[in-house]
Amino acid sequence: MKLIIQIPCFNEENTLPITLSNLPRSVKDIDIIETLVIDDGSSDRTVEVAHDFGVNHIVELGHHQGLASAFRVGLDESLRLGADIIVNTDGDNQYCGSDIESLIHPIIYNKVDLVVGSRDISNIPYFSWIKKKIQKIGSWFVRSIANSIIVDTTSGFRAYSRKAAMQTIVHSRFSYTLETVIQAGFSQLRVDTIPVRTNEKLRESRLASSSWTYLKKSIPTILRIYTMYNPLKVFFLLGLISLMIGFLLGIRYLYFFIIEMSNGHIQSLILASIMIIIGVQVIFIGLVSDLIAANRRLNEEVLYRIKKLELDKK
Ligand SMILES: Nc1nc2c(ncn2[C@@H]2O[C@H](COP(=O)(O)OP(=O)(O)O)[C@@H](O)[C@H]2O)c(=O)[nH]1
Ligand SMILES: [Mg+2]
Repeated sequence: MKLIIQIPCFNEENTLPITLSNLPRSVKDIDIIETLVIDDGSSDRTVEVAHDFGVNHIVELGHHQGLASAFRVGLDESLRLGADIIVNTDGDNQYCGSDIESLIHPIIYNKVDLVVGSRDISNIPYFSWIKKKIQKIGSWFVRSIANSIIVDTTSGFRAYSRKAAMQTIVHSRFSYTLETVIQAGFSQLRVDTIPVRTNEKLRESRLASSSWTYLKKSIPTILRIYTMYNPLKVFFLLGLISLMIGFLLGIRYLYFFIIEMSNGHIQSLILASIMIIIGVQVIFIGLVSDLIAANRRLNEEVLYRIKKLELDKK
């Protein structure tokens, strides 16, 4: 069995050596362990450092494309290199390399397809109070909408089986973590989550300058991906809100018309009609989106089969 540990990097010359030195050299039931660094147009010596420290494979994106793109390229490259299991970890040594063994254990024995390492968020000393709250509430929200069991939805420490990696599709550019958790929740993949340890902080987050920036960039991703997988629910709810407003305004008009024998309030009647028309149309858009989503599921299945044909070992 071949394990590839991939590390998406953006200017990690200082911390990459520490991350690499903490990776396991051998793991029970794994025959080959290789490392893959995806360099996202770093302006420092990340690539040279990766070479010097014996990284097996280096992919240079050439120009800065964002973490999600680097992650996606990493999965594709790992599949091409024949990985049976792919572990993703961060280049700032946030996660403990020695936890990789327990992370991949359920995949080796074909119990699950995706394992996400869950950090003990409450006890990470360098996470501010607000960051802990946002992480916890955000994870709870994502878990609820995607019907997922993954505790720490923003964790980048995860292991994919070959099958799970082939089925993972990343649309965003900013971060892949939430998107892939939502996607996994709507797929047939078997998912598990295990507690993992974290190391001391070596530098500030490169991904987002503050929790608010992270939130601002993540909310549209969550809404977009959820709508992609469950359009009928979203559009039906929006349509229903519009219909309800329309009906309430209509009832108000009828009240004045019948009870108070007043011919006024014609504006309410116009607005009620508009809201009802919009509501019905939005629900129809939901139905059409649902058909498109069904088509997209078929496309995903076709893509998976093509990847399998192209990449699977003979
Ligand atoms: N490819 C790529 N990787 C990034 C980018 N920003 C951060 N990373 C990598 O993603 C991982 C996590 O980044 P980090 O700044 O530690 O984020 P945080 O600790 O999760 O807030 C590290 O391996 C970084 O090198 C980026 O813009 N592009
Ligand atoms: Mg970090």
